[in-house]
Amino acid sequence: MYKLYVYDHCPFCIKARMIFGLHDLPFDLIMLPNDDEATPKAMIGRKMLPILEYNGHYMGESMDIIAHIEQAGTPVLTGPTRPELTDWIQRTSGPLYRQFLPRAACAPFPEFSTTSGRAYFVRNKEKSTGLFSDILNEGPQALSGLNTLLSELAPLIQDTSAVNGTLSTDDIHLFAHLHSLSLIRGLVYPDEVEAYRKAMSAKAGIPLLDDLAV
Ligand SMILES: N[C@@H](CCC(=O)N[C@@H](CS)C(=O)NCC(=O)O)C(=O)O
Repeated sequence: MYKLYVYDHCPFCIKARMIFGLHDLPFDLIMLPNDDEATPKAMIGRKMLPILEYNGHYMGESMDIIAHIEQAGTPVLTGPTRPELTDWIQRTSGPLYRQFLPRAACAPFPEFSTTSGRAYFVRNKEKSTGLFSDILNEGPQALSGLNTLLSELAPLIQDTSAVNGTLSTDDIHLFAHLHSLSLIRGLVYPDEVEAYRKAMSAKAGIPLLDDLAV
């Protein structure tokens, strides 16, 4: 049985989780506390998730995990990728994670169930973002750039069951972004984007975070 070690908030972990859902492959999902450095270091030599454990092996790197599962079964990510999607995903990363990280820090994720786990996350991430409280106090206009990006995404979606018509790694990267975006309350989803993120959530077996959104 495959074991996948993740943080529930982690977008790279969402990518690794997706491939199990898309293959309909059973696996054990294990959430580590955010301040547990010893467990991942013992497995892959550094404090980084996701990690896949199988047959006594440990594998880090989300896209390596995806490639491994694809090779072990009948591949499902058989479609081409499109540069427009790569470009959209890259342009969205900065504004998305600036708004996502402070919200993740307040959310009831299992990796933050201890005070020390949550404090570890805040301490580490605020080094690059600045104070989370400053970002959360920016007000609704702080989301206008993300809403513009969502409106630009709509015409790029060719099919609600696969962004380019056939599943590809674009769907992995795009859904990971949409999953993180779902923690941000007040975003406006064009119909195509709404239909796509719901369809992909069901197909991958990964709930969106709408109910936790702040
Ligand atoms: N390149 C890695 C990146 C994984 C990554 O950045 N994971 C983050 C969580 S989102 C992590 O474990 N960071 C260390 C920490 O949070 O302490 C992958 O794709 O698997």
